Amino acid sequence: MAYKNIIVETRSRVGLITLNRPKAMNALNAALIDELAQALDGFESDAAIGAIVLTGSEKAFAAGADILEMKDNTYAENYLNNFITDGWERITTCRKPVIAAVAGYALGGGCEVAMMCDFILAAENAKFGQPEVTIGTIPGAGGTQRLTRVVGKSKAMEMCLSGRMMDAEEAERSGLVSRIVDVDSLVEEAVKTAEAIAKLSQPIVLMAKEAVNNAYETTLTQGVHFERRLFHATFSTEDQKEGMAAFAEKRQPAFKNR
Ligand code: DAK
Repeated sequence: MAYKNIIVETRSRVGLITLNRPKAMNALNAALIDELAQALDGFESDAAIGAIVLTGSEKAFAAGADILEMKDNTYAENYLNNFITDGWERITTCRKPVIAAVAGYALGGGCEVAMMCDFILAAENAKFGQPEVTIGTIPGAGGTQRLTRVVGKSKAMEMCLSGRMMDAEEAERSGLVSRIVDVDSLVEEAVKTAEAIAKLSQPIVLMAKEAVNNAYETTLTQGVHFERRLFHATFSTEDQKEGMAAFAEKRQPAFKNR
């Protein structure tokens, strides 16, 4: 498929998606979101891909939903057409790990998309924010919910009520990003991290992802119970036998995704 708003590449077992609307700070219009969903579908169904990296440019991961595209929408249109909902949800249903590599602005929908990924690597120039309130609306793709769960009520409130942006250091301190990387090596580092994950046993990685995500959806007791069931289940895989045998024999494991 020929993409117009994103660049889709593979690096070894890693799928790399680069948001590519440089003239609009990678603003997320309907066409881009549609392409993103298609690219994710492609990588999900490709057994050769073990992990996915989503990135933007050095200036902007994405400066939000496309304001020019949506500014004249009416309530009835948004409601009836379920405005830009389908594609946006696609990242959250991805079973393979998705890493966001964020440089520059990640604002509004851009911040929300980054938060939908499994973790965020940030360049030192990254800026995160939910500035919707400054243009007369509120976050619409989970910003008030995911940001609050990650950074807590006080910071989330300040950001959503005032539109104040967080720099990379504050984002790391608050747990929004896993670590800060030099802007020149951001994508390389994200791909290296994704490659390391893609070399592991895929079913086991997916179980780990499912277990962590469950922490956001359930009570502690139920979450630990779910984790325990999955932990026990890992012993039904050939990869668990291989992983532990390799450790005992002081060699590298050769996982077969079985
Ligand atoms: N939309 C459209 N164009 C944008 C844009 C955006 N969000 N952000 C930037 N651009 C365009 C600018 O219009 C400008 O275009 P030209 O004038 O050159 O044609 C170009 O990108 C460069 O921008 P600036 O000239 O403004 O560059 P600066 O360096 O001065 O400023 C900035 C960069 C990122 C601080 C600034 O552009 C800015 O404040 N942008 C808007 C940020 C923002 O308010 N974002 C929130 C948008 S609302 C939903 C899903 C998602 C959403 C809602 C619902 N559902 C699933 C239902 C999300 C909503 C939003 O994200």
